[in-house]
Amino acid sequence: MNDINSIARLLADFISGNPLNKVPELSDMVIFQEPLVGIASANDPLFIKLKHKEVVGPHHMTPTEWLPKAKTVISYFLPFSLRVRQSNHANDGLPSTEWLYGRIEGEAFNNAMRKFLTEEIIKSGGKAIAPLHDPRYKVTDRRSNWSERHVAYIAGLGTFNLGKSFITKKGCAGRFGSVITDLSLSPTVRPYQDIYEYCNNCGACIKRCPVFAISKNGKDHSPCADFVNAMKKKFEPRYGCGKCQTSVPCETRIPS
Ligand code: B12
Repeated sequence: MNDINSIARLLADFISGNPLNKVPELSDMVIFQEPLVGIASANDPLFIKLKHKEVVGPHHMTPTEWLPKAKTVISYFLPFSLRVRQSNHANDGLPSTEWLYGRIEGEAFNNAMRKFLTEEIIKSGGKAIAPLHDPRYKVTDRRSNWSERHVAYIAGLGTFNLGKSFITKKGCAGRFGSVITDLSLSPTVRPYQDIYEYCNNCGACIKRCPVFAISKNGKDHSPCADFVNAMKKKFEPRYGCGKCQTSVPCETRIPS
């Protein structure tokens, strides 16, 4: 486990045929495709920048605050399968059943992947933690102390868009995870300069949002959060929306 390719292979083997990546209630629907992997140096100065109030906030912890002697952060993106994505194309203002399972059962799979990667690193003699599994992890006023998308940005996986989704070369419809380790791995070179570089400002996500949370000036998280909470009441124990990440040019790729 000494370079990005060996990590990518390990995660690809983990997902391949994994029963947790299937939903028996939906005729064994596959949730995710193979992940994309990016590597950041734990000492990248951008981790300090995340503490600025206009970025995430002072409570956002650096890799070495999570794990003393941390050297590397491994970030990955799990793209949703065709079935999860296409089912959510309807313009009915409601998340599809498949998307709801992708949010809940999908995050359970993501948790299994975080745990697997952590354990494999420990088995190989390194130290590792997944911040989302650490008792110190918390979300305050919709701002977490470990933001998976900001970490993915530092690890070279992509940039934000107008609707504040995160676009990778496999698009934005999917979920992110990360693990911090004391193993030394070469960081991925970021092929971008600006935090919105992969967004072409087409505005398709503006029209997709059921509660008009997105405008040409950006996104207001409040109506989005209220809507996601309303979906929780309606579809308990599942919830979600994802309309801004489906049926848009950045669903599965960097838009031209
Ligand atoms: C709280 C939360 C929410 C809140 C707030 C959303 C948000 N975007 O922050 C609510 C309830 C609204 C929400 C909604 C949804 N969520 Co949510 N949510 C989170 C959570 C738990 C924390 C997010 C956080 O800390 N935000 C911090 C704030 C500061 O982020 P921000 O405002 O977008 O940041 C801006 C500034 O930082 C600015 N900026 C200014 N200066 C600088 C400088 C630098 C260097 C950088 C990098 C940025 C920057 O750029 C950013 C974009 O404008 C994460 C999981 C995690 N721990 O990461 C998931 C997460 C963001 N959610 C996710 C998803 C999928 C959703 C939903 C689609 C619901 C669903 N599952 O069906 C919707 C819509 C997502 C969207 N477009 O915003 C995914 C994102 C996938 C993606 N491709 O982007 C995540 C990462 C979960 C995961 N594990 O994959 N979510």
